[in-house]
Amino acid sequence: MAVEKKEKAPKLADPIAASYEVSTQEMIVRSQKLGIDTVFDRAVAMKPCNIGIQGICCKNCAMGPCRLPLPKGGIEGEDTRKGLCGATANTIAARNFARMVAAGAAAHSDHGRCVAEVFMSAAKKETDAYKIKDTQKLLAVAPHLGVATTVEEDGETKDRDLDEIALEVAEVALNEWGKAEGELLYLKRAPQSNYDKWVKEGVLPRNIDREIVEIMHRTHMGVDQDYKNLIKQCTRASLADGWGGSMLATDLQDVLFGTPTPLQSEANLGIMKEDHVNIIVHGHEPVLSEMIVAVAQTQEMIDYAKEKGAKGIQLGGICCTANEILQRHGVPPAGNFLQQELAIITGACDAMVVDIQCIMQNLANVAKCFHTKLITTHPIAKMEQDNVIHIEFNEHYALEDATRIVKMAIENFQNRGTDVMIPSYKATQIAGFGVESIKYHLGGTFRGDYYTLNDNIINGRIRGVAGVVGCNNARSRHNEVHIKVLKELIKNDVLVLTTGCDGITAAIHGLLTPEAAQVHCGPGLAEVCETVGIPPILHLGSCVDNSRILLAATEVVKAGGLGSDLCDLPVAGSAPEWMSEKAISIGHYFVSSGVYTVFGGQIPTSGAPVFHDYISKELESIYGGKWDVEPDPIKHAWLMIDHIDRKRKELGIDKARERVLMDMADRQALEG
Ligand code: SF4
Ligand code: MSK
Repeated sequence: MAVEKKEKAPKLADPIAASYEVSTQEMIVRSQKLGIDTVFDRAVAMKPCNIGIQGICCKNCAMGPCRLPLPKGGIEGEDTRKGLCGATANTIAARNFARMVAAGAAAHSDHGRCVAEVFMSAAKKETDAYKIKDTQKLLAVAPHLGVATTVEEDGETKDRDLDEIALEVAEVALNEWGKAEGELLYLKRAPQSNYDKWVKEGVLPRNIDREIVEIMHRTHMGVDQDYKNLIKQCTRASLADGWGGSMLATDLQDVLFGTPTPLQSEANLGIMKEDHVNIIVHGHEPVLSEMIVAVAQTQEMIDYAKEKGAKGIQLGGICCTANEILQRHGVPPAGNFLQQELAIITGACDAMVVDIQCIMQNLANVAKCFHTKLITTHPIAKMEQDNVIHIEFNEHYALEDATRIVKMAIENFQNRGTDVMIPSYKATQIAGFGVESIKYHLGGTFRGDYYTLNDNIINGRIRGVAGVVGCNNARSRHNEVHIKVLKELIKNDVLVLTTGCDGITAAIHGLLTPEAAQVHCGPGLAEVCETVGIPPILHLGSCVDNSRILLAATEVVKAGGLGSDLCDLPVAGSAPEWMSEKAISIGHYFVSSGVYTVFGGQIPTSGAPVFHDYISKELESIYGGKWDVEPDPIKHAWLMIDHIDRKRKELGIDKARERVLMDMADRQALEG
């Protein structure tokens, strides 16, 4: 008699264990009731590969994959592990690490290239959709690219024509990706001491593309077999990202779409509205989403939405496209990386428009269960599922493309089912900070500079500055590490600069308001935030906008009193829940720029202890920065605070801090 095989019920995530955030928990419950799997369930069902996590699996040729697990009890004596070709654990881990840097730098930089190409079209006036919006920023950026903003005529200095400047900026900028000679022009924006170190080490990136290509060459079977030499190339490629592709993306986006200034908005799934057409944009490149924002706000489209039975159009974002349109238009993010499927599971997402990076392919499977139109827009990022619509972005027809998409969403409103559930949670946030606005807020109109920030660091009200950035990772509880690290830092008077999904997370948990300072900060930071009316965590934008953090730190060096190199500053970096290869590139350019940088979870180096020690100890003696890893959020924050305190001591300002704290206590005693 045939025995019927019982289907095993799939393992499902425990919503409370999976996320620290209530609307996410609610939506996980809903997805499970509807029988739709999400990343949270898949993370429970599929365990990660232990050898891959340690970075010691090589599949760079067809004699492999060669796996070099650490012997039980660790390595005693000589490490004799090797692949078929003889590659050591250090070589394999370093090659894998380098390929992550290459992929991350490529992603940021190719984004930058696309923006530069649109910028060129705008400069040539080939498109009506894009125009130079921020001429001040154009004039500020031009000299860094060697483009003159004035001309000498008849013995007089005259302003150059703006169109001419824009065209030359576009040409020089685009050339940075592939020029045959020289070095990246923006490297000179770094403090002289950092630049000199890069010269001494021979790691100045020559052009952006070349450094990425060279990583792929060096990590091919049988090429570079010295982990120190491989890391050198990682430094070149990552600097080409942070001080190249990413910085150009930020600058050119600011010139085209406007430099962000602080504005109020909201965040979380609760920004979606049941009686509105909900359009969610997701990914990284703002070139099309800028047009969608413009089109969705036209009276014509609002009237059309009303005609179709909706009260209006609600735009929202996920990931860094969200951050881009948040910082320039106040469009609220509907969620961070791990919430992307959940936005569709509300049943109220009429269109999700995706561009590049961090887009889960399972969105297509989730969209199939609802009426949601899932629209890919980028020629390099399509999906195989047949329910996905591809409307390819073209800068020459950008407004037409955006109109088509917005209309499609509006027409889809009437196809919604009745089973809609939008969580009620959302929080207010102030976002849109940047190098320029920090200058203004902490320096004042007449003293628009970083002196005041430096003064507050020197007198100890602000203990130090942290750059906390990056993704969520389904291998750790959604948002928990971010929030605990952030709260511990601000509780101890560390001002935080944030970007990417960390920024969205901080907003969702209510940390991006000036009022949050009184609740969560130590007395010194609370006093500064209250005086100038800023949140204790300043949202600086998207992943490419980590370049804003580099430049803000450079301004601190320039303002004086805190050393001459980025590594002298009481500053630390963090990516508490990282998952993307881009995070490794960011981490490495932070480190190579002198910043002590702590990652949460794990980094794929633990299987090669000598290589791991090299990047987490020895690199400090070369660049002043180094890697560290700590999954526990409180220990993670304290590694950063201890580093900040060490730097304060080296600068001789540790005493100032003690005095300020006594002053505060005295004042509180007096007030009491
Ligand atoms: Fe194995 Fe060497 Fe081939 Fe890597 S390159 S898969 S270590 S033989
Ligand atoms: S989107 S790279 S999950 S931060 Fe920039 Fe978020 Fe990380 Fe993508």
